[in-house]
Amino acid sequence: MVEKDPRRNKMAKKSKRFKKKTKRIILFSSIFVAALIIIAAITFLVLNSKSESFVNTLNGTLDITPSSQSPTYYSCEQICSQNGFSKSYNFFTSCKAGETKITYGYPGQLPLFICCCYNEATLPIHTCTDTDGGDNKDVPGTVTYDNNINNRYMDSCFDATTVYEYRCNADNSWQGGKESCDSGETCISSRSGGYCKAHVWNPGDTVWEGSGAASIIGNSPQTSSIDLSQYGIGVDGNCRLGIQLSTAWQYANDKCVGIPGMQGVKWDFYDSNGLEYTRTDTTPVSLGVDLHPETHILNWDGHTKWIASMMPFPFQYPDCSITYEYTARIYIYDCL
Ligand SMILES: [Ca+2]
Ligand SMILES: [Ca+2]
Repeated sequence: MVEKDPRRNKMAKKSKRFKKKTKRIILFSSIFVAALIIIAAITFLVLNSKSESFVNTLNGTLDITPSSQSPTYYSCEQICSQNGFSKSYNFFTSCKAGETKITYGYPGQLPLFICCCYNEATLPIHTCTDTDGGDNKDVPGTVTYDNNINNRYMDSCFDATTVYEYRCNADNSWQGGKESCDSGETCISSRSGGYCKAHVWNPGDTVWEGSGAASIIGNSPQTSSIDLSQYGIGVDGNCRLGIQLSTAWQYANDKCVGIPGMQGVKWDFYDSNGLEYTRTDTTPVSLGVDLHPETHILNWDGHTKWIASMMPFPFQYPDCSITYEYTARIYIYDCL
């Protein structure tokens, strides 16, 4: 029988304890290192997700790297200014032409700011040119806006004595409006546009011509008035006027015939001085008259309209209807 060596036995026990202790240290160290790695990874991810997250999604010129996890800018003024724009406002529905839209915020989240940024100097500059030099009703002209043939506006005649004149404004916008020609002038239409010009009249020229036809029951006069100033007739010219009147009328039903005294019609013509010509037809008749300076001094004072009038005479009999028609021509009788 071999006795066990007590020394060897003691050493073996010691070695066993050492191994156990080492294993425990390695285990705790591993756990500690793993924990450190996990914490570092989480920290890295968190920091990384915040840094460089301020992006400009539309402009492409914004390059902001915040130094902290908080936003660097707190207004569109700051955001635009940082990107070289002197003017800014908060985006509402759209930015205007020539402006830059900048969206500021974290990806995947609602933007912190949406801004419209611009510089006054970079806004579109408009141009306006006017061939007649501005507000000039005596010269035909054309306004061109932004040098665009689709934005051309030519002066035109609004009526016989009114020109529609275009001009540029000081801020290079344009406008147009009606302007009356001076007394004795008419608006002339030309290929270059409408303009006012003193009219040269010759004997025989028609100043105004009109006609009408109607059916009436009633005692009210049927009148038409003529403002000669609308046709460029001044008061200080060297020509004299005449007027040719042609009239015709007829009974429109059988209620007018056979009445004692018969249904008649009265024709009146007023110049600026008042009643100048009157005639009563007791029976239907077609008649033309020529009123001219040899027989009538026709007056035009520059504003009191000439009036031609027709009315039943002596009055309208019950239910008697009348049809009538007329033509009138005002013309230049002679010139000195
Ligand atoms: Ca003009
Ligand atoms: Ca003009």
